[in-house]
Amino acid sequence: MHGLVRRTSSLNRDRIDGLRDAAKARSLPFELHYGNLIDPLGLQAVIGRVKPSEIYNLASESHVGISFEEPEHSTSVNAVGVLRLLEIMRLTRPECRFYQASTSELFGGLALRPREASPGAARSPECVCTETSPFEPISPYAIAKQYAHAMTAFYRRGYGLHASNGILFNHESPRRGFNFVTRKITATLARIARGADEVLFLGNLDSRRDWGYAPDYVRAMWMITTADVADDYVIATGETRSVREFVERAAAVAGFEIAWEGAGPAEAGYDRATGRRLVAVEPRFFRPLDHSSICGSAAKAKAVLGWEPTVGFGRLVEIMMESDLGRA
Ligand code: G4F
Repeated sequence: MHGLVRRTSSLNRDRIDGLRDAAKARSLPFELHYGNLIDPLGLQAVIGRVKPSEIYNLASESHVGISFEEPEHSTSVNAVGVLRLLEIMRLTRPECRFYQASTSELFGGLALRPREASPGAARSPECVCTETSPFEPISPYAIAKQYAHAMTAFYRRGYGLHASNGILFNHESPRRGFNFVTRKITATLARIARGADEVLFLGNLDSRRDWGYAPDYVRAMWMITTADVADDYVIATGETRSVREFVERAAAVAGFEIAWEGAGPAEAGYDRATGRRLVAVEPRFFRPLDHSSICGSAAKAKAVLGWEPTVGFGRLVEIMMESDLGRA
């Protein structure tokens, strides 16, 4: 097993340290190489040295919100970076299989189209996305990812490479970065439960996501890449939950019951038992454009690959919250 890591001024590899131990336990080689998707010569050198049989491109400027602030960098890494990898593969290692981390963000704009709510329904119906749903990216991140998605499909069709796109909806775990909403919620509430004098500041509480468990989705990546025929697959749970629901569930695991008061930017969540303010809305966490209700249908992955998620929303929140309570 070989991994590509960016050079950073301080080491931040705690999330992959477990891989080294797992590889050692199975007597598998494990080696890290410096590299960067914006540096084609470096990529070529690593691929030439390692001679991989499968490449999983999970390298990305993956924060959608930050891509509004660094659109060119997002494009260089998330779009052109993928072209660099594919072209090196085509020229030097065409037998290698390629997995591209494509994303549900490609469908974002579909959620902004007006949809009719059924009579009596509290909100508009969800937009269920499949491999044939139209792409409507609404962030610099998603626009770059659309290019990468199309290039991956092009190298498959045009040059016969075994190159696949996994169109993954949100996938979370205790390894999630702290500036993504799920981990921000569980890590902050855990610190508060352990006595920290903090408030959890969030953006749009009513934003909805189709949240699954990352280990299930990594299994899907492997199933996609090792399938006989390369193809594109949606990987999702098929249901959405709001940021607000995530907060309520996580708070319950930490021993709080949230009572919401106020509206819009003045809304806050209080601990019902003590009246203490635990959650507040902070306008800077809103995005210029965001979507709020798309979910995915993984019917094709189920039918062709036999993939199914094993962990539902409630258990996912428990796993993350219990892990952060342990760390705090
Ligand atoms: O956790 P998020 O930042 O994830 P987002 O934007 O859905 O993207 C993640 O999943 C995609 C699909 O797999 C990936 F392509 C992408 O790379 C990334 O892994 O935000 C989720 C929702 C958004 O609607 C955001 O506006 O939560 C809302 N939100 C509300 N308050 C917040 C916050 N998001 C963040 N990051 N921080 C907040 O305080």
